[in-house]
Amino acid sequence: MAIDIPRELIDKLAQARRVAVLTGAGISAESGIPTFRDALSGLWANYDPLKLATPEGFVRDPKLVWEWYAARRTRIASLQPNPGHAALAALERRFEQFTLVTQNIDSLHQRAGSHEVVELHGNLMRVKCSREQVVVSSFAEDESPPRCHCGAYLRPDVVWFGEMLPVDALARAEEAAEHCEVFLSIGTSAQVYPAAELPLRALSAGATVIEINPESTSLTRHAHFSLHAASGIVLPQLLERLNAASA
Ligand code: BJW
Repeated sequence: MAIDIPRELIDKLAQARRVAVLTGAGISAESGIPTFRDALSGLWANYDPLKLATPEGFVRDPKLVWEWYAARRTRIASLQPNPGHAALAALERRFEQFTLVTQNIDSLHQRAGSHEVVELHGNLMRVKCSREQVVVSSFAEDESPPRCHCGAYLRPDVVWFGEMLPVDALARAEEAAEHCEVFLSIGTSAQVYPAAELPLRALSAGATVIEINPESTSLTRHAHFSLHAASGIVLPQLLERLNAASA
């Protein structure tokens, strides 16, 4: 399916030296990973985020939370990056400064070849001590949840509701948003803060904001360009048009 990508959008990207990208669950949807807020298939339509994605939920039922994340880890490890991830990895090489910020915890950008990925919400493949907050590389696989040497439970190294984002990652993301010439918001409902503020920061700083999402979001009316289609379809075509423009 050919997507109508405006010439002005390609020109803006072709002229840009500093580009920032924010991705959300939508970019991994075509790899087979469910998003969070889809009314039917979204994780939060089928599971209670308060029970599974808050520190209070983990204290209440650590086994339930550990096993839910362990099952997602196993499933995600068996899935592959899609053409959207691959196109972003190729885009990275085109710009003087390219900052890829993701809310995703699935490592698919890295597996597609992106080198510098700023992870705002942690990474499902890592595990940390729930007391010391230190990442742990080995643990007893047969315990649920396993314990740290200090006696506390281990937990996935992801950011739950009500928790602070990693300070360095958020600072890098904010810096990139405020200094880019073009900002792409891809596959996110723009409902979760502080990530949702990043495109607005970019807009305030004068950047051209491009949204790629099959659905409208709260960002759509602010964005300079909105491409309403799947990122695995749009991004490879965007890359091709950009290559043709600079050939
Ligand atoms: C496609 C597609 C295709 C489909 N191609 N697109 C200010 C105001 C109000 C509230 C707050 C605020 N500041 C902080 C808060 C509280 C809270 C928050 O934002 N709540 C809102 C829900 C209102 N934020 C926090 O608690 C954050 N911490 C924090 O701010 O600390 C300081 C603080 C604390 C408390 C009070 C005040 C300050 C932490 C947020 C952590 C989010 N964690 C999760 C779970 C991670 C682990 C796990 O995976 O289990 O992160 S929740 C979940 O949402 C996950 C995602 O990263 C995040 C964002 O979701 P995303 O990626 O946008 O997915 P969806 O499903 O929402 O959207 C997918 C989109 O893709 C859709 O639009 C589709 O159309 C599209 N799509 N197919 C392209 N093929």
